Amino acid sequence: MKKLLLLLTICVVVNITTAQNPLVTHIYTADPTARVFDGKLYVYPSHDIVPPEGTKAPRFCMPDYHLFSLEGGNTWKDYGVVLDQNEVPWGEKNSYGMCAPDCIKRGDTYYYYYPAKPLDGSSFRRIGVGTSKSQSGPFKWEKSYIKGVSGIDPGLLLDDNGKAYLYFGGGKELFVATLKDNMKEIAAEPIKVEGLPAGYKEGSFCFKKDGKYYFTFAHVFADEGYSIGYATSDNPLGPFQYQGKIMDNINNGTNHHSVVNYNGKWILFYHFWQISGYNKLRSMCADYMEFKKDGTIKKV
Ligand code: FUB
Repeated sequence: MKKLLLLLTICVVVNITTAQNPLVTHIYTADPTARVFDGKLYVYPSHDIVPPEGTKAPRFCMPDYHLFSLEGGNTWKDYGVVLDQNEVPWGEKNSYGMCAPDCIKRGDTYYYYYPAKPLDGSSFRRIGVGTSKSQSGPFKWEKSYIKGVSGIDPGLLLDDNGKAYLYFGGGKELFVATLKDNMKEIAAEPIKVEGLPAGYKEGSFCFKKDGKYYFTFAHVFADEGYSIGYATSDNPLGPFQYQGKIMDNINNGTNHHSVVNYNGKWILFYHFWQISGYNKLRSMCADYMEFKKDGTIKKV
């Protein structure tokens, strides 16, 4: 009897802690950037699809962006498509390369940043921006990409003093640029994010806690594969000091993530492929994340 009770307890605990993941099941969602606007939790992910027949899709097949909000604590509302690849004013049509986006609010305006393949062939990916008075759009898309910025995975940080920073890139190095007040141009040439370990990196996401800047990133170890690492600094432009991993490799293909404080709790958003069984058709997930007393992060 005791054994049966123990087994039942374990089953209940497992159910509770996994009930929310993946967050949505009606479409595949990856690279979730979570943001809290006016107390409400929103997620801006990319969207994986099965390549349409006859399509020469890149590694991942990503045609557009949806966005989601948490309703009533347990339901995710899908607002539909906020941007389709063929609406990118400067983008190559049907390129299926809409990698990880981000959205931040400054003043009364929401700025949505996204990478896409440029029509002018000037780079693998450029980063564009759109503005709206609502977190769910419709967004007015800028006619050209942000000049001087080339790469994937825009991650934005709005500092307490009103200065905004754009982190981006995928490769051996990641970059950061201060934005002008208009949020659509860089104020100075991007610089390398210094202090990061060697190896392939992408998925820049920087947040501030207790006056410290936490720069988090997807990091590939030669012997392990994708993990999530982080580094800290007293300056948003670095140099940073590498602190270790937030998440070990969990065999999720890539490990694009974001970190948000919602209702006083820290949450790590990431993706896995538990529905499809295939790491190019991913589903966004979330788990609570905790800090130790010394400000370092406990592994999730
Ligand atoms: O989703 C496409 C790419 O895979 C993202 O841009 C990377 O961060 C990785 O998750």
